[in-house]
Amino acid sequence: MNKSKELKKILFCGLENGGKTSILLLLDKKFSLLPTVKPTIKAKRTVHTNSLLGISIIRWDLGGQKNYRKIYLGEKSKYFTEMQSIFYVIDIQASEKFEESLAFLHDIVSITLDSHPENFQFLILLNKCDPDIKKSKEILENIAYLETKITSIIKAIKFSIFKTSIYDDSSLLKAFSDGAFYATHKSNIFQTLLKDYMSKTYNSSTLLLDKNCFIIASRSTDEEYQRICESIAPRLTQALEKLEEWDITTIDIVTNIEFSQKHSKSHKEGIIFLRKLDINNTRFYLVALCLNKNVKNKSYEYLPLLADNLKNLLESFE
Ligand SMILES: Nc1nc2c(ncn2[C@@H]2O[C@H](COP(=O)(O)OP(=O)(O)OP(=O)(O)O)[C@@H](O)[C@H]2O)c(=O)[nH]1
Ligand SMILES: [Mg+2]
Repeated sequence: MNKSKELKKILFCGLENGGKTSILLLLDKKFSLLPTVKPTIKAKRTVHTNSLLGISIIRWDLGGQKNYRKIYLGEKSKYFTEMQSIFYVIDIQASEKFEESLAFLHDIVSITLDSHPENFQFLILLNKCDPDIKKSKEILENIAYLETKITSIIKAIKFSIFKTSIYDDSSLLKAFSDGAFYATHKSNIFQTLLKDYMSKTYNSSTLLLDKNCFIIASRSTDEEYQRICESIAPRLTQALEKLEEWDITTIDIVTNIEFSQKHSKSHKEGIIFLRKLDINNTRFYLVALCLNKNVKNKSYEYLPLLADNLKNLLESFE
């Protein structure tokens, strides 16, 4: 069996004060360090390991002050080679810095165009889209402006834009999962299991999460269903973990849902459930969106088979 770990290099870049270091601290659940975060001096490397997927990720947190940016661009063979993904962080609240940030993005895109590995991902994080202001006129205008500009800068590479905030962990868990785990060998295998589960149950969205709420695999019939599940998954796992702190054994969290008229979906009622799966001492969470009773029953009926398949898969990885 192949036990060797896949190594990935991922860059976090952008101007100073964008929130790169804070994002990394949040992903590592180092909440107590968030208030003391200082500007990063040059490049800081930290390792994030996902044992489930057999991946070690070396995250390069590139301090964004002007003098450092010059160094990175001058030594591109040191910084901008063999990276699997780039997270480019822009402070959505700092409109006075947009032009400078877009200029640095342009420089990085030019470098990346020359050489990037297969499956390379460019992820733009419009950060500081905090929950209390994300729908405000000013922020919506900033988002629209940047989306247009970014699309014209990154023409030739596949990219995705995320609206993130350190006050909304689901936004960061989603972005990081996409940039770090998407299309990895083992993630693809987990994906196949979900596909099989969905073909038996006909549910509309299924996510498989690890114990830290990173998305290991996902499948959906509709992008919107997927986003709904992704946005609530960390809250549901939190509720379950809180109950465990009270020594209450909780198997699942279920919520009945009803879509409002403005959704043009033919089915309007359903459930979303989160199910805890402890398999060979490994904690998984499954989130599923079911649009009728029959689908719900089938989704529960086939859980033991899915758990069995996960168990076999984990054992084959050993
Ligand atoms: N409101 C808000 N503030 C944030 C968010 N993320 C980071 N911050 C704040 O922004 C400031 C800068 O955060 P850092 O993480 O140091 O930014 P950085 O991009 O690492 O900066 P450099 O290391 O200088 O490149 C800190 O005061 C953070 O608390 C966010 O999502 N919302
Ligand atoms: Mg920093």
